[in-house]
Amino acid sequence: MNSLVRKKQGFLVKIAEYCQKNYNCLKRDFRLFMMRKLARIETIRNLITALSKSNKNYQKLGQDNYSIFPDLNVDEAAAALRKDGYYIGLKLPQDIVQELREFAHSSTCYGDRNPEYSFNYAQKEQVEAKVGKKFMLGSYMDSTDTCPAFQKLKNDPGLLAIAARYLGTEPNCVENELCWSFPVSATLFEQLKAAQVFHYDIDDYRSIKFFFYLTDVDASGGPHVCIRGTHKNKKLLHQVIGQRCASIDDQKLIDCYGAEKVTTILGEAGSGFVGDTFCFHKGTLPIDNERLLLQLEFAIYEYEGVRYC
Ligand SMILES: O=C(O)CCC(=O)C(=O)O
Ligand SMILES: [Fe+2]
Repeated sequence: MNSLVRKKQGFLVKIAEYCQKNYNCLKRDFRLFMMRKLARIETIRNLITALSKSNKNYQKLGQDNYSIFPDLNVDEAAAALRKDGYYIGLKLPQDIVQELREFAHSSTCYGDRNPEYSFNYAQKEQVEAKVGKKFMLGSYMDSTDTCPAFQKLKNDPGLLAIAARYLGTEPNCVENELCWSFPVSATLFEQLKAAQVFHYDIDDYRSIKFFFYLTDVDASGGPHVCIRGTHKNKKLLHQVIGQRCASIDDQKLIDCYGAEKVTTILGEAGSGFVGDTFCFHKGTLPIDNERLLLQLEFAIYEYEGVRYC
């Protein structure tokens, strides 16, 4: 088959996949479908955020109630989020880190988020041998909600205060994931599926994610990387194509926004940071050590099936 025909076929497959994805999304939740189309354009996103239910009382939410982050500076975090799209400098108490790690070691985890590949952390290699492949990821899917340490974090007045201040209203915890990244060899396509190439997430008109490392993460331990400031003033093309920006070569995005904006976040177990999901970011493939990461996402609105389409 000549290469032109192959290219044409590849293009048609992509179009078909795109239409199917849109149709699935439309079927699940019309509001989600519309948001995914509109929120990618910054002016529309800002307009809808400004018009959406502002709750000034909630924005003033402080840390009067007990927060597990005693030295949290909510104003500083919100200001950094507004300017850079990221705030780095959260620290989880060691007992919470320990509890989450114990949960990870004693609960069922799913290889590459596939419900058919369930295993307990200690049996990972046996399961990999049985299914004949190494897992890139090990996710605890919805079971994280049953972990008391996670519940403490999800309801922490300090984290809620940052979310409320940045979102301008009462925050909804819309997604969470406790997930291992394992050092394996992977294709670019597999890395794209595992959020290990630069991308941004359109999960609402405004949304933020808290990330906490539960293992020590050095340069070879799969650190999270962001391109600071790209939650605003993205190139028009990058707004229009939305989440398909993930298909753009990482280096092209770095050249476009500036290497000086790229921040690789290293830290010991317990280190945390928070980012606007519209900022370009990625995880990286661990080279030596596996990484355990907890993500908690807050948004203005909730949608049916935001994780699946
Ligand atoms: O693994 C990471 O550090 C980033 C994950 C991420 O960006 C995502 O799940 O959307
Ligand atoms: Fe992401």
